[in-house]
Amino acid sequence: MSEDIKNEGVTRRDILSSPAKGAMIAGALTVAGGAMMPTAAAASSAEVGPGELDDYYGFWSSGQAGEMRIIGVPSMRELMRVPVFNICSATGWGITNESIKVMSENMLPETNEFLAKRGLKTYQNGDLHHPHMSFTDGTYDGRYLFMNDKANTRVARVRADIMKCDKIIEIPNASDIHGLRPQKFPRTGYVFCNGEHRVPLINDGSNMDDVANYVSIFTAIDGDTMNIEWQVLVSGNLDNCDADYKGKYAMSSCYNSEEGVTLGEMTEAEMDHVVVFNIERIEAAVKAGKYEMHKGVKVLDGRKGSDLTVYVPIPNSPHGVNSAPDQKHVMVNGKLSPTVTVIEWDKLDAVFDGAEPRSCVVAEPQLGLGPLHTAFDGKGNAYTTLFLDSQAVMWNVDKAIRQYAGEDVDPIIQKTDVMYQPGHNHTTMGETKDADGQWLISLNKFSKDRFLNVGPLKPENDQLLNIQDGKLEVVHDGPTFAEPHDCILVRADIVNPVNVYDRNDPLWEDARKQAAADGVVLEDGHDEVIRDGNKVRVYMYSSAPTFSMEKFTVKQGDEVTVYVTNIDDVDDLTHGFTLGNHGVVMEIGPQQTASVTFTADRPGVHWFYCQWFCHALHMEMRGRMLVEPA
Ligand code: RUQ
Ligand code: CUA
Repeated sequence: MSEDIKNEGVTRRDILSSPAKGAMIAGALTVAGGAMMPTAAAASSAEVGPGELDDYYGFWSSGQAGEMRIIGVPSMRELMRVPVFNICSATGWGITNESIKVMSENMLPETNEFLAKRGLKTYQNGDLHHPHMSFTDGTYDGRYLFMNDKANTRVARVRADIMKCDKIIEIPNASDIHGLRPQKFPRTGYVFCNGEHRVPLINDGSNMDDVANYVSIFTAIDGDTMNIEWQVLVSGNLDNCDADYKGKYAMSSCYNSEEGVTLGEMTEAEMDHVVVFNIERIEAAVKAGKYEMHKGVKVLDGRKGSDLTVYVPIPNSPHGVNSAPDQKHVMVNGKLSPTVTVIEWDKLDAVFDGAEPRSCVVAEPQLGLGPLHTAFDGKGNAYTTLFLDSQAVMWNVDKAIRQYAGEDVDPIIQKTDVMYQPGHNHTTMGETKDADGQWLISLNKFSKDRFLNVGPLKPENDQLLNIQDGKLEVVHDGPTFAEPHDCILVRADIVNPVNVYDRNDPLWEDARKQAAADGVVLEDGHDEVIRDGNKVRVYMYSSAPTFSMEKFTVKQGDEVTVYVTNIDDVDDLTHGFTLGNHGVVMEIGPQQTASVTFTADRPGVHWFYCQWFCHALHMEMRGRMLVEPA
């Protein structure tokens, strides 16, 4: 029986480690459709033995490294890297035709022109801060992950069934997308994202000194189509955002209500604000045609005085915005103020009808220096990172509300040191209504002396804290490379990736169409070389340990496209195609087709080989490209 249960995510170790725990786990099992299913996470120790599976998928950002990472929690083992805004040497992301299409087809024409002038098909970098999963009815639904690129004003989507990026869009009019959150209810629905930096709306060089008329822009994307549905101009700038559990409001923090352009100007005022977006009113205004078109997007005016938004004063340069799993409250983290401001979503109805903006504030506890982000355990407690104090603080939301109402209570339960300078934190399922209070991750910006010295550039330090027993306990240090800004922790049963690609996956639709036009049937393991002027299309297939072609011949100057279909349909049998001295590489998963285009400009013999160790004869899995001199 324990082996059956292990397959459902509860481990033998959990059952055997103590009789009391075994009983607890047995109590957490119900019979659903005849199968034993765990109804709650049964983890308690951070130790996950060899061969045992984690209880949670962690989806990590990587900041300026540009990729998304998958980390097992609680083991903190890195499971996968998913290239998104970066160029990847292993998988050929940014090099294959399929990835270049994703990276370029939804960019503005002027961006593609700008890149083409530099000989590029896509940006070479990105700055991925905020990965968040799609929601249905207030909780993760396992469909997609959405994420921002602060560096080049883009938003990407990763398909959770194959863990590959399938869409990247550039956000017009805005400058530098920072905060990003999906709509939680009724579903995603919208993906909300914040343009952080203020620029002229018509940013063509004609009005660069007119600083007062720079704008920040809030954007709503349709998560299903990745179309931009509307944008709203705001006063001040935009930092982080979140959405409510009723589908009525989204909220963004602003650290620069001064609308300054220097550090001194941006930090002058003691009070900044959050801006609240009234989704129903915005949709009605869109319907009524109350927008201007800019670069193909409907842009509405939500600056101060508009009825689409309200501005709630918050001390002081607030940063993180975190909607609580009680579905009632949202926390705005004060950054330069030692406070976290607690707002009750429902009280915003009155504010939109003219009530005093701060009447929606129900608590404002003093927690310590540099509060940046807050996470939740689903049991009424909140966990806030204190950047300057290098601490995590655990506090009770209800007590904070009572204290604000005048009662003599202290909401702070415990503070503990984290190493060092935490930014984001996250709890298991903590940004959903199913927060389960098992683990807290503290993403620390500095590791200093926690690890062997690796030179002037140190890793960051992601720490794991046990929060199962009503207290904070650091149980693990996890060094990571630049730079985990944010993560989410998703119960493992929600995420169900496939092992083998579907032959009809839309990812390589163009290859299928071209093959059909060339009379080649990819599904057949059919190989062929098609010459079309100076364009040559080489179709081959791979099956461990061979490519179907031992060689193909082209002429110097030909534009060559190589399509490889991996006809193996076995779990974990990925092949690759690396062409020597051409900067050409691609990953080809089981049943996948991938393609790459290059100019054969180097006469002579060039070997191509499989770069994924797939077989005892993997070294022999290679062939030749013969390039005849012109
Ligand atoms: S922000 S450290 Cu880019 Cu998420 Cu707060
Ligand atoms: Cu195929 Cu190595």
